[in-house]
Amino acid sequence: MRDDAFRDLGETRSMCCYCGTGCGVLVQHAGGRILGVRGDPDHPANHGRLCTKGATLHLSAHEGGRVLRPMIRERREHELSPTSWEQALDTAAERFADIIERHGPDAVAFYVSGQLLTEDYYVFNKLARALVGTNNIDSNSRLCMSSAVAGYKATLGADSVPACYADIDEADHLLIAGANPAWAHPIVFRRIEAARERNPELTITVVDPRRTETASFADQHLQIAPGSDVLLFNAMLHVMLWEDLVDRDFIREHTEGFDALRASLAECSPGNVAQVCGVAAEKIVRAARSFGRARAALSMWCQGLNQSHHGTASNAALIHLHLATGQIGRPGAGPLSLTGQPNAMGGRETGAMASLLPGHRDPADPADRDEVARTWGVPALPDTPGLPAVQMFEALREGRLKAIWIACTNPAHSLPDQTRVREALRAAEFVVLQEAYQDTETADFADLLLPAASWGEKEGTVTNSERRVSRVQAAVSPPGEARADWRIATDFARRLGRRLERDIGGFGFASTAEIFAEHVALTAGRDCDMSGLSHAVLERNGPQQWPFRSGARCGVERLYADHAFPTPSGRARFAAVGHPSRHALLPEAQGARQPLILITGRLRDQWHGMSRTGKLARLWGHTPEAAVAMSPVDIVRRGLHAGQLVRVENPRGRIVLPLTEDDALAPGQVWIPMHWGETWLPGGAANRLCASLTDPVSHQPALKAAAVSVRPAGTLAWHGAWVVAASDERALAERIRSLRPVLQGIEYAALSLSGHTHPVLMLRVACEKPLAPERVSEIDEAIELVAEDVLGLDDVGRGVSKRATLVGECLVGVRLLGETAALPWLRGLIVEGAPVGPLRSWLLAPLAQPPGGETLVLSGRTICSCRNVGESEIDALVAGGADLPMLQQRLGCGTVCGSCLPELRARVARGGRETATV
Ligand SMILES: Nc1nc2c(c(=O)[nH]1)N[C@H]1C(S)=C(S)[C@@H](COP(=O)(O)OP(=O)(O)OC[C@H]3O[C@@H](n4cnc5c(=O)[nH]c(N)nc54)[C@H](O)[C@@H]3O)O[C@H]1N2
Ligand SMILES: Nc1nc2c(c(=O)[nH]1)N[C@H]1C(S)=C(S)[C@@H](COP(=O)(O)OP(=O)(O)OC[C@H]3O[C@@H](n4cnc5c(=O)[nH]c(N)nc54)[C@H](O)[C@@H]3O)O[C@H]1N2
Ligand code: SF4
Ligand SMILES: [Mo]
Repeated sequence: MRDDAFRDLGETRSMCCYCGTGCGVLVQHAGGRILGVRGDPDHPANHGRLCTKGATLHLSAHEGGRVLRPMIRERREHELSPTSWEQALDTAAERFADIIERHGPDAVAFYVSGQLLTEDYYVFNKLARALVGTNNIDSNSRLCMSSAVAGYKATLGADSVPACYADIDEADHLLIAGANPAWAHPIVFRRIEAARERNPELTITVVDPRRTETASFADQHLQIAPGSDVLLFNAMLHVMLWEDLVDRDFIREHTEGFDALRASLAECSPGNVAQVCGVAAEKIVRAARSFGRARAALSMWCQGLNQSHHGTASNAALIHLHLATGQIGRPGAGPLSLTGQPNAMGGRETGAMASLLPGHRDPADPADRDEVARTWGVPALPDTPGLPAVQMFEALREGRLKAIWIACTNPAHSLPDQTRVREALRAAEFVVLQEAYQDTETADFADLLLPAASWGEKEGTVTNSERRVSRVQAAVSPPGEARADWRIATDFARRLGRRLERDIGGFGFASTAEIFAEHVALTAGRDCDMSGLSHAVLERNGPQQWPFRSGARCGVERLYADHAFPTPSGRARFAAVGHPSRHALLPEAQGARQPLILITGRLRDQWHGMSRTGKLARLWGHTPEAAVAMSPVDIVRRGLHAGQLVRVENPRGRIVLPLTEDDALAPGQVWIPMHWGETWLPGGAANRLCASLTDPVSHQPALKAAAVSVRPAGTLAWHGAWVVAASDERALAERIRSLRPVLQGIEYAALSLSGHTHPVLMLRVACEKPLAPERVSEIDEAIELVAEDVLGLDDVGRGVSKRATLVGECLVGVRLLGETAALPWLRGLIVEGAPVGPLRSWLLAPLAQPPGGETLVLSGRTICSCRNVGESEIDALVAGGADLPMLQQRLGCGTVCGSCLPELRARVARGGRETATV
């Protein structure tokens, strides 16, 4: 970057748009372009720190791959083509009005996102409920936090997270269940590391079927059988009762329902549940004692509990431990659910979900509906229950719903049972998608694609896991014709109002500050009261926790200090949610045909469908390729071997992936990260396999466990690969997009990136027979395999065809068909970008190693993505006796964001052996 680009460098205070930790950032920009990002030293959630994803936000802030203009599809078989905003919004209003007039308001639906800002959420909710008159508005938070909402309401009476991050420093016991904050909430994890550093008395128990980095850090890891958490927590409670570790005064004074629960605990002795839970009775006893004897016990959890068909019961059973021991409302004590998305909490506060209304109100309660209707100036709000996400797509598939408006989420990747979801999107009469990026899987189904402003370009507010509201500021203008989400929603609402002759007003907001003011007014007197907040207050005084009542000087750090709970009796409840029968722990039975449990979840450096992180080569280093992981025991038992292609299958679908070995998994389980959608795996991705069974109370789908089989994909005997250097990430987006149609129908096709500053794109395919020459040329063209100098080799008889393309002395691309042994080192050469020298004559040879050129082979996985340090460099030093400070000093790894610290520690502890945590 030339110096003059920094001349008028400005810094704008904003927020990281990834996880619910809610880290403050300072966006550095000049000349209308974002140039850098650093952690906001004044933000109380992160005190200046950022993880791998937050620290690379600026690198993804460019026009490459963005939707720049509204796009319309005239007919389903046509491509999307550009149109004007005027035309796009008129079309949308006309189609929605027509469907509403013909079929009623419940024939349309809005499917929004925990990544919208509070102001966006607010106007969508008002649009659906007040203007259209339907409760069919739901959010991807249904897949994420709805079991936590239901669990809190069932026990504490309201959906308010009682504890806060400061409690991490005050606790002397941490129970982390079904969460891997080392990867999914890294800055929360940095706080846990720091707390343990300061307080050696702090003990940590982790409950997870996999030995994650979080589990490796714990004092005790309960490697639980998937789905058996309720039994485990009940067994812990059983021990606490038996050993008199409960707080009888607290139970008597501040709770109700304990006797009924106690009666049901009889059968949950540690001995009784040990086998089902897969955890030795002594370990359960130890976990119960650690929690029950703690001066202050804090619990954290996330999708391992929430994404289950009994997620509400799992949440309640965990909160019961706090109620039975009085571990709530004191410093260091309480339940602290980790929120997934940056503003899932804002969605809950604005009530933009089928089962909620603004200010944590209830759409089933006539008084609650009346209060909101009065504020919105309409006679009444609809009383027909709205459809939660999974049911919404089912209704679309069955034709009960005709049109859907999707904003800031990618359901053709993230919902379970993708075959049906795609049928639903195809069956819809009209699909609107409001997106920042062009190439998401859902865009294939959009009749109208509306360009949304994204991170760094939009402003409003968000609320993080600890109820802290922060102001998000825009640093630059959106690219092309992209617009802020709230503005798109209000522009549409005004047009729709006119068409429906229901112009109710209320959508004339001139700014997000006005929207926020209306929103906070609706929270007055509620548990989430933030009537004392405004954009101006947040700008002046910084981020604030709610409740923050009108006239208050500050918010409330920790709830329920007075032990008064928002239930009719004022007592917290031991909820009668029961526990699932031993036979119903999982959403579906395993059997001879599908003997394995598929667990899905997150990687350290990727974000969901990867529309942003997937385009940054350096974020691929930690997990370079999509794969399905299995325990070494199962691999041997099944006669498989790491590296081979396997079919992962059940009656819902079949996908093909390479197999990797992972001793962090117990036998009987396989693991596929949720991130790679059909953009990266055009032959089919994990959510083809996940079941859409939902929890009866929270309606959250059981995304964490599906029954599958894994068998060799031996018939896919013909392999091919392309590797090309892309000049930059912008050029990449275009290639990835144009590849999608030409890869249709190939059973195994996988795209991935490598490189640190210069991205290198790789495509691998496997088929039963060699690809037809026309298909090969189409792929060559889409992937842009062109150069000044091309070396070629064709052996038609063996189905072998190879190309190596060079610019000057540097290899910039290869295509290897029918024979791919040299792929790793050729890819290494392209990533290095160095002159090929004497290797030129070997570029097309079937050699697994370059002659005399070992140094050119890539150094394995990247552990530290900030300093680009690979596992082989680290292990070499560790083998020579290096400890963590020495690694940091010699290689620089683990000195910037700290996301790799757990892995560095593990490698030092194991003397450099592969930790296989992927
Ligand atoms: N890097 C990264 N961070 C993210 C995200 C991301 O995409 N990438 N997404 C954000 C979002 S929206 C969310 S919701 C959070 C999710 O954050 P987490 O829930 O922490 O992440 P997951 O990997 O989905 O699941 C956590 C763990 O649940 C375990 N698990 C599976 N089944 C069970 C079970 O039956 N019982 C128990 N006790 N554990 C089980 C899995 O093995 C896994 O290790 O992450 C947020 N942060
Ligand atoms: N198998 C399996 N499936 C899962 C999960 C799992 O653990 N396992 N986890 C589930 C969970 S917890 C979650 S939260 C979901 C997440 O699933 P999704 O919501 O589908 O995930 P994202 O890829 O984050 O989608 C957000 C989209 O918004 C776009 N976008 C970014 N910024 C903006 C903006 O400002 N405005 C607009 N309009 N668009 C923008 C992005 O390009 C992206 O495509 O996945 C769920 N699905
Ligand atoms: S922990 Fe990482 S992803 Fe989450 S908000 Fe902070 S910087 Fe962003
Ligand atoms: Mo989530």
